This record gives sequence, structure tokens and C-alpha cells, in this order.
Amino acid sequence: MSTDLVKSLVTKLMSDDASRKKVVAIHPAQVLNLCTLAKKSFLRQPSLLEIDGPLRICGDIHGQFHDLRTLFRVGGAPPKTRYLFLGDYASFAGITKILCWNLANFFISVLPSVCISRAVTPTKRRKSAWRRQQSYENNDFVDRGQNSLEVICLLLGLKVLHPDSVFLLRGNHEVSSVNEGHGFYSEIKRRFRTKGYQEIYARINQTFDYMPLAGVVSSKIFCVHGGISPKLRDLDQIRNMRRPKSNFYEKSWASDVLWSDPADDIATWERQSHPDTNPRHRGAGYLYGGVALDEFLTRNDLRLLARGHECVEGGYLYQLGRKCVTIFSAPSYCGNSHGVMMRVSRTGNVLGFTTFK
Ligand SMILES: [Mn+2]
Repeated sequence: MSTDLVKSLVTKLMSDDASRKKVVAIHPAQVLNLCTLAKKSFLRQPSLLEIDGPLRICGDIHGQFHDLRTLFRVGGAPPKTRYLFLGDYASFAGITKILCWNLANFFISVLPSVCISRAVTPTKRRKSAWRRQQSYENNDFVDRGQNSLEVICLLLGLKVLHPDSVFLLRGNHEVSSVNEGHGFYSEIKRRFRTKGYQEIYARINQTFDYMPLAGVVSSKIFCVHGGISPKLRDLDQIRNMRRPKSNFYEKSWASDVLWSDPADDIATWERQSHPDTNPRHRGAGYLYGGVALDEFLTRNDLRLLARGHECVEGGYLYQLGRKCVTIFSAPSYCGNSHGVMMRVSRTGNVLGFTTFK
């Protein structure tokens, strides 16, 4: 199968015209063709990517296509600049989240500022109201997060065209049982209503089933969407994982690595119960502490864990004695003003962080 259709789709998505449009017209045949080629591209590389720098490691994108374009503008386009993405390409809550934000912004903008500051006193609250108002006035929230299709097509297309310059790990949103309820299914339905949306949705998710779960950069940095698992002893478990993988059983290491989070106040492990029981918990994966991470890194001769999965205010955050770094690449997603990419050298040293918004 030729890559001509993929080339034309990527050229279109990388064009100036696409960056001015709210949505980019994408033909169903282009998506299906892309899925077939992307699947093959993923299968040609192992379930555990073992690659060398230099590259840029990026966190969650969550359907923010225009911000992804900014990321490439600031960081440089592939294949000249190489990238590893840590998963969560699809939007988190799509239209529902956008509506809620707009509704909240509407009430904030009609309430006199005196009323806000007296009724909801703390300065912090005033600041976040201000921030929401700013993003509303700049009209930059309404366009964010609703272009999962563009994000996925661009990243899969770049993977097909430049397999050794673009690496895409799987996030917990690249699992159909998760993205179905979080806006991605409704986005595909809305855009391909009369054009076989069910097949398109299914084929994209089947493509996700071939994505690698983790990567090791320059034998030093372990990269994964969420983190580690008490059931993940060594990297061979990831190397030996068979694809396609569509089932992520609740208490398996594969599910844990997509869902877990670091916690500075925990030494080893705490299973994440339902958020109703503990608001700190997600209902999947573990909270892992410094002792657990040290043990994992030492056992596998690694130095650092790079992961996404959590929106952090500055775009990146070191935790667990600087052995774990969270990277988030969706600006203005949750009060974070910018997105971040982490620059890594050929030998796997962290050179610094590039911010963009
Ligand atoms: Mn996630």
C-alpha cells in the first residue's frame, strides 16, 4: 500500500491553512488507509521501544490540535527534530467539558468582580476566576481539545512517514473503553455521521492496540504514560507483550502502567480506589513512592522515569527525589498556562524544557 494518501493528509494538517481552521476536512478513506499503515509501522518496532536521543519527550495532547501545531513550530518539525510522545492524544471530555467551561466562564463574566471576591473570598479563587476569564476573552479555550481526529491523524501520519523520528506510546485514552465515554466517540460520530463513523471509530481503536506501551531512551530514561506497577518486575515483561492488545485487565501491570501516579508522601505502593472513596485516587493503577521507584530503576539499570498523565501547573514537575518527571504538553488545559517538551541528548541526559502556549 502506498503512502501517498498519508503524505497528502500530513501535508494538509501541517499547512498554514489548517492552523487557521477550526476543523480540517478529513476523508474517511484517508483515515482507514492511515490506520492500516500505522498498524504495520507499530508492528515493525517492538512493544518496548529502545531508542537513542537526541529527541524531545512530550506529554498529553488531549485533542488540542492547534497547540500540537505550535509544539512543532516551536520544537521543529519531524523528521529533522525527533519526538517521543507519552500518550493521551484523544480529548479528555470533548464537548461536555467545553460546555461546562463556557458555562462557568459565562457566570464568572456576568458576576461583578466585587461579588466574586466577597462571596468566594480566597485570592487563589479570584486568580483562577481571572484566569478562566482571560482564556475566555482570548477565545482560546473554546477551540481547544475538540480536535482529537486531527491530532491522531497527524501523529499517526508522521509515524508512518518518519518511523525513526516519531515515537508514540499508548496512554490510558488510547483504549476504547476509556475514550468512548470521554468525547472521542462523539467527536467521530459528529464528524462522520453519515459516512460510517462506527467503522472509523473501531479502526482507529484497533490501531491503538498495536502501539508500544513503553520506551527506554539511551538506556537511561524509562518512558511510559502513567508509571510503574508492583507486578512489573523487569522490562522483558513489556518486550514480550503480544499485540494487538485490547484487554487491559484491572489489576494487570499493563493497566497499571497506563494509570498509576507518583506520590511524594508514599514510600512504596497504594492501590487507587474509587475517587468517591478517596478523592486522591483515580479508581485504577497505583500511587507509587520513591522507594518503589528507586527499586524499579536500580533493578533495571535506569536513571529516570518520564511520564505524562497528570496536568501539572508549570508543564513539568520533578518528584520522588528527581527520579520521576511528569511532562504535560496541552497548554491551558487545567489552569496550566503553557505546554512543555523535555529535550534529551544523544546519551540520554536531560538538556532542559521548552515551553510553548
Ligand atoms: Mn492519562
